[in-house]
Amino acid sequence: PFAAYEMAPLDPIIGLNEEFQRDDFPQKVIVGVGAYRDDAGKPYVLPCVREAEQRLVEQKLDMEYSGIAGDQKFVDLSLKFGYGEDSSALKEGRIQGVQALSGTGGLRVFGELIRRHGQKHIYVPNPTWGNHIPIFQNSGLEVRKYRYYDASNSSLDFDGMIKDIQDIPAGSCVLLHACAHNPTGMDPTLEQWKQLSELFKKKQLFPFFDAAYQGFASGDAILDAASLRMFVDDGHLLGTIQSFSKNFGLYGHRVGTLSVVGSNADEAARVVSQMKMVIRPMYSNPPRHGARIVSTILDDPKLKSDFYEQCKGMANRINTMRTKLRDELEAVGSTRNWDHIVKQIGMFAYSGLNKEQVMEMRAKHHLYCTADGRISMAGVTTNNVSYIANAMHDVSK
Ligand code: PLP
Ligand code: TYF
Repeated sequence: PFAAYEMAPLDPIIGLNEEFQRDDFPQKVIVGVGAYRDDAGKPYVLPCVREAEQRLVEQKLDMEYSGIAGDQKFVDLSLKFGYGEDSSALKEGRIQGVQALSGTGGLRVFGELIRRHGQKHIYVPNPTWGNHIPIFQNSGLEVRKYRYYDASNSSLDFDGMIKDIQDIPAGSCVLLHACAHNPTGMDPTLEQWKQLSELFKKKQLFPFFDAAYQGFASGDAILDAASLRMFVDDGHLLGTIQSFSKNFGLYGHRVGTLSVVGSNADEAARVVSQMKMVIRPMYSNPPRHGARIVSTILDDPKLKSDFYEQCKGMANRINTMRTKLRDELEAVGSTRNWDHIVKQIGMFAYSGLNKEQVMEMRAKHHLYCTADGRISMAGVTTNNVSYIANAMHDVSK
């Protein structure tokens, strides 16, 4: 039955790891997948996560199936983390959700859900996280793009964004990155978010927030939720996917929450019941362990404050590396302006290097970043920063 199967291409982001493995150059460097590394280039498990795990082991919990919607305590704590402890919409029961298979799984369920309930397309920023497009296409939606980034001066194209959003048909679902836009690292300012909120109201658009980096933008997880909280305060009915991969460093545990803000508690409950209809035949129920880790942390004042501090530590290390990388580029004699590396926020530097330059870096310097010139700043360390700067300068002078 398999004779006609062709070998599929490597994934444009995750496939880099395979190519990197095959490269035996001793100084090879990978700054591809967005996964945090410590300054020694090693994966980092947050100490608060280790401590929560220890407590969980001691409790000798059972390993029964979760419900279709997952761990309710985790979902409640996650919604408070995203929407705010004092959110009135949350207190009114208008915000409800399910545990999701991290960001990716939640996006897929959401795509399926809105398609079943009448949406034909979804609007995403151009550019956006590469996987958004196949996720929504596989949900049966047509993916359309709105302008987001001005490559000519490495900044947000806010005017273009407003113009394109103005033309979106009423009722359409529009994806917004809550903070630390992937791949560009450029977010609207709070004033611009306010303008967007007003425009979404006027045009009767349906906002959907992808919150994959809460805590990674400013280093303060509360500040990073400002866009989402503003939209909720402004009375929007919306959807949100929260991922705990990056901020809690729980990548492989697949922890997330998919939620909606409805006009009342009954409406939100009806939407959640429909999410469960999507989930049951898709994967039945989500894994337990990672959700227990997050809820142990968010339910304990000491672990929670440790989390805020450790998350800030990751964001700070990245910011230090942004400055170092820009300074090293200047030190090796680059005459190009690299200020955007310092200005951008979150995990990535959208370097402005084109595909040819990226391929040249790969061939000549064994330096691996994605074809769009996106560099995962989380993989830049004190030891490799000058090597990276040299390679970037060499292909761009
Ligand atoms: N959304 C965005 C914008 C992302 O950058 C990512 C991961 O890089 C995700 C969602 C999904 O990640 P995960 O499935 O690990 O939560
Ligand atoms: O680096 C990125 O943009 C992501 C990272 O299951 C990622 O693609 C890797 C694996 C995964 C989800 C996200």
